[in-house]
Amino acid sequence: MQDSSYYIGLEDKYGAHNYHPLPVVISKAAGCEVWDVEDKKYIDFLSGYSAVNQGHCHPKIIQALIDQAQKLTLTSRAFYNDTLGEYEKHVTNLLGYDKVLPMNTGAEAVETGIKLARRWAYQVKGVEPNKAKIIVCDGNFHGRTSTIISFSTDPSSFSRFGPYMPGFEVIPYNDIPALEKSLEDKNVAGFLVEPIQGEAGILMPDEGYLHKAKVLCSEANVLLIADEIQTGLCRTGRMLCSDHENIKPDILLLGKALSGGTLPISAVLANDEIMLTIKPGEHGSTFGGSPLASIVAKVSLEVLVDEKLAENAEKMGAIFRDQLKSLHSPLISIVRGKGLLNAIVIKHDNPEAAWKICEVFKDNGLLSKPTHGDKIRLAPPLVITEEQIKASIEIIGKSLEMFGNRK
Ligand code: IF1
Repeated sequence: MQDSSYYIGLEDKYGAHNYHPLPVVISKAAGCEVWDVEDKKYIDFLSGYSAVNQGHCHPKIIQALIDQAQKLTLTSRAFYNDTLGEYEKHVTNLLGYDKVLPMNTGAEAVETGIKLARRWAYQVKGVEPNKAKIIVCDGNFHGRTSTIISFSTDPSSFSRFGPYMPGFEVIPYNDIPALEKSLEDKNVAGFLVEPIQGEAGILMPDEGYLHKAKVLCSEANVLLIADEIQTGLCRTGRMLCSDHENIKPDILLLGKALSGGTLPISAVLANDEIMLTIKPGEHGSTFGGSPLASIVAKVSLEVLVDEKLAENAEKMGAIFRDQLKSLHSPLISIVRGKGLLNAIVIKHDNPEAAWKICEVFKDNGLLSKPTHGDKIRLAPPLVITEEQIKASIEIIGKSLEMFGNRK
């Protein structure tokens, strides 16, 4: 049996250095809890970046995965299989769209959304060839492909990875007048937006922003493309974050929790007028819509509904934020979030404070990660109980005190 430092050493020596993980080596997990190789238990407040909304190793999802894996995993889309159609029917009925296009990673869903919007612009809206434009927001995070980083405003995502893909315009987030102005351009195909900006530090737009954006897009004959890869699937207390504003995006992007954290499964949903502009042979993927992915995605959605995880996220999120505020920690300047997608902003002279606080959280049995320097994302699996919230608040309170007392 090897210790943590052994595994950390292996990754350091043999793996690319494109990540800087917290020094904890996890070897098993269940629900909201994970254990390291020394058998120390932690409560997980990152949830695989919101991919394990249903909790780690959910028994129903794992069973479905095992059963299907023993029967049929991949046919490619060159042939039909007996699981994809059932999943397609389930997800489109659940979310209210005519069609779904299955992909794998979140970035692929975003890429697909962009291609679909451009295709629609040429075929339906009548934009001249190669003139289609997509509006995006300052502070966005939509993935890591070379097209997607072309419109990132975060230098650590885009710099020295050029040349960049043209055809995108960046406007400020949560700025309706800026959107209105950009929509005057007749070549605009779509507006790609996160209902809450995750990577930017759980940045929430004003109430009504998304609704107004949808109205303006409709008036301008522009598609609203909602990236709900992180905010969707019950994370914010509704099935979709868009549901808080009673809007239906023209193109909906899902990923992460669509597999309960087991496989890379993503999806693009749209109605026929948009989706059917892509014809056979014009887009696809080897693994997208595989029998294994189809079963896993269907069961992952069923768990979200059957276990009322949107309701639990809403309820537990409200309790969690209340209790965070009542800590009255001088180190917390802001508590914000919706459902169980939350963040605290750390107030401290040391720019490394958020990272160091996450180290103390870890020592005390809670796992989280800072984002953009001074923010700490707090997003546990949605199966978390009130008791676990209470225990977590104790760890957070104690850790902040310990950090504050350090000199
Ligand atoms: C990394 C953040 C989370 C996403 C939205 C698309 C994707 C993501 C809204 C792409 C992915 C991840 C990727 C991960 C860090 C992480 C993240 F901090 F960057 F913002 F979750 F909060 N749209 N987000 O959040 O999905 O291709 O990764 O499946 O290290 O890149 P993917």
